[in-house]
Amino acid sequence: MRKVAAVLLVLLLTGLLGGCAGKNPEGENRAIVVGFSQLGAESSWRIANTRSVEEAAKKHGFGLMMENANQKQEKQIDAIRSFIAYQVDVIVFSPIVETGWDNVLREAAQAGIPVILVDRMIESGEEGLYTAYVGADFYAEGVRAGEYLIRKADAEGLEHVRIAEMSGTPDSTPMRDRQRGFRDAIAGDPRFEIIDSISGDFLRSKGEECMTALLRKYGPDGIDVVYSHNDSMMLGALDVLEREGIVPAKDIMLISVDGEKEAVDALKAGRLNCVVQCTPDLGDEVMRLVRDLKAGKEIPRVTHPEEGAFCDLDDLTDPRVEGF
Ligand code: GZL
Repeated sequence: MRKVAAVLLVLLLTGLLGGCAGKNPEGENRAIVVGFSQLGAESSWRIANTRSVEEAAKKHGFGLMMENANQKQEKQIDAIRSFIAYQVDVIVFSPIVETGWDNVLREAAQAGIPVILVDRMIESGEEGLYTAYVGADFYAEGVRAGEYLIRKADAEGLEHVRIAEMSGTPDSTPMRDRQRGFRDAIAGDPRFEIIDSISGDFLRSKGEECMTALLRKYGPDGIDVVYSHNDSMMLGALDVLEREGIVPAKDIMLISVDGEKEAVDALKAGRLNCVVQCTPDLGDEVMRLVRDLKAGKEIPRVTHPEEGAFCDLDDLTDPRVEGF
């Protein structure tokens, strides 16, 4: 009962706030209500992404019902079903993994509620389960990480480079595509050998565990590069390296992805070698698509933000080199 009251309050408030029009069950105009299923709060990136969506909904005058799934797919599915029951105008969600969504997204389609994916993709044999995707080109991010490694190996005349990878949540889009892009970028170059890949699930605590396990298995002299799918895991690994007296970015090259402030500051301090950007600020673009969709306009199927990379081979005093 409490939840229904909360929803009614959201609908009432947003109706009072104005904003673009949606329809209440009686067909009368009210402010648009967006149901947002966020996958968790596993990293600084995710927390910044949640903030971006919340601020953008407020700026557009939309009501926002947000449910945080705390890394559980089944909670995301439950949240989407509750959004359908409340007849929200648009469902926005960041799928923690790529598969297992067909049934609930078919229910949303049957209820006539469009779905916009933010940050991560789904893999399905069915057409029409989502209307648009707003998020990074993770494959390109992986390629940027590999291209940095090639530049660095050329600059330092490296001949045999043993790479250990710390990967993100299994079956998630960033994990799959950052892995694929990195491998494709270095493929065919005999200098590079990927000696291991272990999952840290995008968590800082697991990044520590991964680095500890890698050092125990290969020793500090057995690893030349650590490539981490996100900064949280890399920062955990950094703590371990420095505790062990290993000089980060010198004894072992460190390449990471996201671009959170703590990682970019570490890069500027010479404790990381490369940080590939992955912006969490997707909220504005998502809410612009919601607005256009509800206004009956065509919207792009895929929208990628502009991204780059910061590294120790370029000028790190450039004011554009900053983290989120
Ligand atoms: C990337 C996002 C990833 C980040 C991690 O867009 O899905 O999830 O790289 C986060 O920090 O956990």
